[in-house]
Amino acid sequence: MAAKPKLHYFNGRGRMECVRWLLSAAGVAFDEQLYDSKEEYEKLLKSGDLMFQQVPLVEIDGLKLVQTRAILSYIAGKYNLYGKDLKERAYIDMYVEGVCELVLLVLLSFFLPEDDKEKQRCLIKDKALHRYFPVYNKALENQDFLVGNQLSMADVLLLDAILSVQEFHDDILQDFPNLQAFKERISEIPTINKFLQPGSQRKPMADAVYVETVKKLLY
Ligand SMILES: N[C@@H](CCC(=O)N[C@@H](CS)C(=O)NCC(=O)O)C(=O)O
Repeated sequence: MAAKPKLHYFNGRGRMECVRWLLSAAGVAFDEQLYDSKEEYEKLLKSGDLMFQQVPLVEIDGLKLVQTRAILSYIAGKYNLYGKDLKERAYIDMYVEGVCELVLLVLLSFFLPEDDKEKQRCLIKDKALHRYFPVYNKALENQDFLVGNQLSMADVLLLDAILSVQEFHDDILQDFPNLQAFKERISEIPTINKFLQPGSQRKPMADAVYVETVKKLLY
């Protein structure tokens, strides 16, 4: 039996959460090394495994993968979540870039000074309402999935983005009926539903302890 993928990151969502989502949606069990001590993190930095001295790092199939998008593409390709041809992949990539941009705004918000947090939350709302969600809502007008009538990484990561934005703005889907239906439908896929249950490897929203730990390790 092949070894489980091993994820190296901090004990929180950050840039690794999309990888956790994707593996879980594919039904792939994974191990995690979660760093919270400077000594352990220094050891990782010195190991030479981090090509650019950055996490996420994922060990899979004998590879040590870094760069979130490269990690996602590898997993999506391996588990048939990356469309059936180059054209579908191009669409999946575009949709994924969009959700990653939106989720990055959310991730960064936790690391801002208190005074800037509210401004960032307004920006997230504005971008979700006027830039990103209209695109996905339209794409889902007459189909259940974003691309090629089958589940892809774009669908999985869109659900992550919707749920992340809803943690700040509960009513954000009010004017996006297709996204509301999409959210309910995709959440019922058994592997995804399992990931959404308490006790899964899904991480909670960042709190002050997480933010301080990451700052201590990185700076
Ligand atoms: N382009 C990289 C960015 C990775 C990144 O910035 N990781 C942060 C932690 S979330 C990090 O390791 N920062 C340390 C540094 O850049 O020195 C990716 O998408 O994986």
